[in-house]
Amino acid sequence: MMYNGFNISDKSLLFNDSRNNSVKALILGIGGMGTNAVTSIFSKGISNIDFAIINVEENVNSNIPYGIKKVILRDMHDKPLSTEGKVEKGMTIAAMTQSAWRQIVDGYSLVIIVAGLGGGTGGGLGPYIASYLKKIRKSLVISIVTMPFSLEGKDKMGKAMKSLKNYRYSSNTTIVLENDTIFKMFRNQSFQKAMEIMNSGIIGSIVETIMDIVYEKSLHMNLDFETLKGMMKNGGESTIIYGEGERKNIENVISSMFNSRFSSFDPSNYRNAIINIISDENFTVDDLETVSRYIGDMFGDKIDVRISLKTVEGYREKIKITGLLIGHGNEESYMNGEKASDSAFIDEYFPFFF
Ligand SMILES: Nc1nc2c(ncn2[C@@H]2O[C@H](COP(=O)(O)OP(=O)(O)OP(=O)(O)O)[C@@H](O)[C@H]2O)c(=O)[nH]1
Ligand SMILES: [Mg+2]
Repeated sequence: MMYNGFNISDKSLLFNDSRNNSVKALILGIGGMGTNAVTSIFSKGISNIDFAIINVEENVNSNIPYGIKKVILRDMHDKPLSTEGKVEKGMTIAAMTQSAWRQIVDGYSLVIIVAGLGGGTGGGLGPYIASYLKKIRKSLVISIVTMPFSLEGKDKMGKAMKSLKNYRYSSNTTIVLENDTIFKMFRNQSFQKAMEIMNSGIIGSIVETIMDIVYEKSLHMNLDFETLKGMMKNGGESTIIYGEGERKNIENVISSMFNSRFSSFDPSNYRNAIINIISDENFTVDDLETVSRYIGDMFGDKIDVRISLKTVEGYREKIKITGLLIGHGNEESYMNGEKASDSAFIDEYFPFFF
């Protein structure tokens, strides 16, 4: 079956065991949400990536495990700093404390930033650090951000939009997840459990997918760090779709994946899709063909789809499919069709650099 250049019997579809060890990767949580997410992903365990957090308050970070590098920023008199929830204050703090945070973010070719938008740390310091990494260090910067719950109010949402504009401008791509989807998708779970699923389950799966590509741990076609860089070159918004279930019910898993909206936009409005399948060792070529066919039907031919497969022993007839949808190019994106490269007010803060 030919499908976007993807041929089931293609010889290029061999297990690729050449580890790409030249890519040094960091997952960096900024602010309260970023700290929560990175801490729970760390406890779940992902290999080949370093973990770090940057925050301003010290009280909330008392339980950070030793394996996570942490920087709690303080002022020049060693007093605690606060953003007072303001995006601008966060950017000013980022500019003033460069020498402290640069120590832990320098030297990585790939940095995955995780932050919640709506506050001053993740929303203010975050894009500043992203900008530094992308512009000055030439790292590939993938930001994963959450939009506030609607019930947090219009003010938070306004701040979040401001921060999103800066993130889009400063990152190679920004993966946007709406916290409201926690309520929609995990209605029957406790709030605590739902947040945990979002933090380590969903965000953890995105990080795992990216790392599988970068380290070529999966069976896939023409997909490596350079390809990923190419896909993310033009910035813009990205999102994910996600489904999980029994391998014998692949069709249901795929339809739940297409119903699993973490953003408000139609999956087929993105430029590229990377579909990462994780299943057990009994996953057949037939299964792979079924997945490709359903996914092809759902997307149509507007979108460049790449499929990668990882088989995990003991996954017990289960299948998990994560789709990373990259580069929203439609008028109806969060920024009403503004290009990611359109200037953002973060540039006003850059005279502070060096
Ligand atoms: N999914 C998820 N969202 C969170 C979590 N904690 C906070 N949020 C969201 O992230 C937004 C920003 O909150 P924080 O991360 O605490 O803010 P901050 O970046 O530390 O910024 P300031 O404290 O204002 O300096 C909130 O408005 C929530 O919508 C979390 O653990 N998981
Ligand atoms: Mg905070």
